[in-house]
Amino acid sequence: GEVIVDPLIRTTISDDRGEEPRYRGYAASQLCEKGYGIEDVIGLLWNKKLPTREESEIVKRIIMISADHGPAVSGAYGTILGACAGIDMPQAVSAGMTMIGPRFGGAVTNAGKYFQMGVKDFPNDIPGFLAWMKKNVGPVPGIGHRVKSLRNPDQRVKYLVSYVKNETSLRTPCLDFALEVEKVTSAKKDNLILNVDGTMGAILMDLGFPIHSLNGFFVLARTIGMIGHWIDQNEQNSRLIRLYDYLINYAVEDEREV
Ligand code: Q5B
Repeated sequence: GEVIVDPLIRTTISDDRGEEPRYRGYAASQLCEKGYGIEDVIGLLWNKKLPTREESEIVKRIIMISADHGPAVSGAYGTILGACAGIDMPQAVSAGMTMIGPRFGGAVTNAGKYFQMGVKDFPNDIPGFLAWMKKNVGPVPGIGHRVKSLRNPDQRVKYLVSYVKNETSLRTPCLDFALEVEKVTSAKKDNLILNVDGTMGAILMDLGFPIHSLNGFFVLARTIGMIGHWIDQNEQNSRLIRLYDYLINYAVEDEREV
């Protein structure tokens, strides 16, 4: 007779039982035909709904602006080290990807989470928010940058904030809160600015993306850059990287006998 088994997994985003994949019911080819873009596919698969045109334009800019940041940052450098060691693209890209964490690129989710908490629990009380963060969390995710500062502003952040606020009708309570936090932190130390992770996190919360999806935007975007760095190194036949002694502070014991 018929054997009935419990399903092993449950999915709510896509369906591959028909002639082509459907994202939340929409055929991928039809989305292409009708002029939708990758940002709309992200909306369907990560937020289970088609964004409005205005929302899509914001998502597109977030991805474009964070796709790469040159070879010096942890992610690109990790991928370049891997490429120069001769490893294949997926492994070299995942070497760079491994760097994405609380200090580098992976602060988007927590920035969104805590700025949203600030809007709810500390309205008009930035000092109270900062005191709570210091006691319970540590450095505020989304605030601070190694090289950018009030004197050397991050143009990506300036552009995104200005685009969202001046060229869209998005309500921006999280972004507004984040900008108020920046006023206080950057007055204390001028590199404690709202950084790209924090800006993305705040805007994505205002767009209504699920908290757990937020780091995904940096991961997705920066994969584009990391793949670029792997291709670039391979096309140049780059040699194995080995650190010169002068780049290392050997804080070790003098040679001695046992
Ligand atoms: N302090 C980003 O720190 C960095 C503080 C703070 C209160 C804060 C730091 C941080 C939160 C995590 C975050 C994303 C590690 C950064 C990105 C993408 C990127 C990268 C690129 C790209 C930099 C020195 C003093 C200490 C700290 C205090 C620092 N941050 N206080 N809230 N948030 N931020 N990450 O300069 O009294 O001296 O002990 O963890 O949002 O990753 O372009 O490079 O596109 O690739 O190394 O933009 O800000 O300084 O950590 O030694 O701190 O400042 O407590 O105080 P630094 P630290 P004190 S965007």
